[in-house]
Amino acid sequence: MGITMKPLVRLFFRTLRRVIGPIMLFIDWLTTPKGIQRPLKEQEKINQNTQNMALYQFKTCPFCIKVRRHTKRLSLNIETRDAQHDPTSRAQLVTGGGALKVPCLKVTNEAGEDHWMYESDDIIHYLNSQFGQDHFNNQSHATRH
Ligand SMILES: N[C@@H](CCC(=O)N[C@@H](CS)C(=O)NCC(=O)O)C(=O)O
Repeated sequence: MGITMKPLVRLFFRTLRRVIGPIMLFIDWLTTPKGIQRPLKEQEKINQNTQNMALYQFKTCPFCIKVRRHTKRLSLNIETRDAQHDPTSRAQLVTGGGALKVPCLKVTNEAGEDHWMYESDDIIHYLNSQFGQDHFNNQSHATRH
C-alpha cells in the first residue's frame, strides 16, 4: 500500500470504531450470544487450554466484537488485552505479533513459544477447530442453552 494511503486507512477505521463501535457494543449487549454448556470436566479442561491464550483487541473495533461474540458462543474464558489504551499490551502486540492490528490472538504452546494470529476470520476458524461443537460433539454431548 502506498505510503499516502496508510493515514487514510487509519482514519477510516478510527471513524468506523467511533461511529459504528458504540452502536455495535449496544447491539452486542442486547443480543449477547448464549454460550454452549458443557459437562463440567470438559469445560475445566477447556479453561485450562484457554489460559494459554490472550486476545489483543480494541473495545469498539467491529472485528474484535465479532471475535469476542464468538468466544462467548463457545463459552471460552480468554483473557482480553486492551491494545488501544494499555501501553504494555500495545507494546507486546507490536513487538510479539509484528503489527498494531487487532484482533490478534496470542497462543502460547507447551514449549512456551508464542504464536500470534491476526485476522478475525482466521481466529474464529482456529477457535472452532479447537473448541467448536463439531470438535467436541465427537467426544461428549454438549448442549447449547
Ligand atoms: N481483516 C482484519 C481487519 C482488522 C482491522 O482492520 N482492525 C483495525 C481496527 S478496527 C486495526 O487494527 N487498525 C489498526 C489501527 O487502528 O491502528 C480482520 O478481520 O481482523
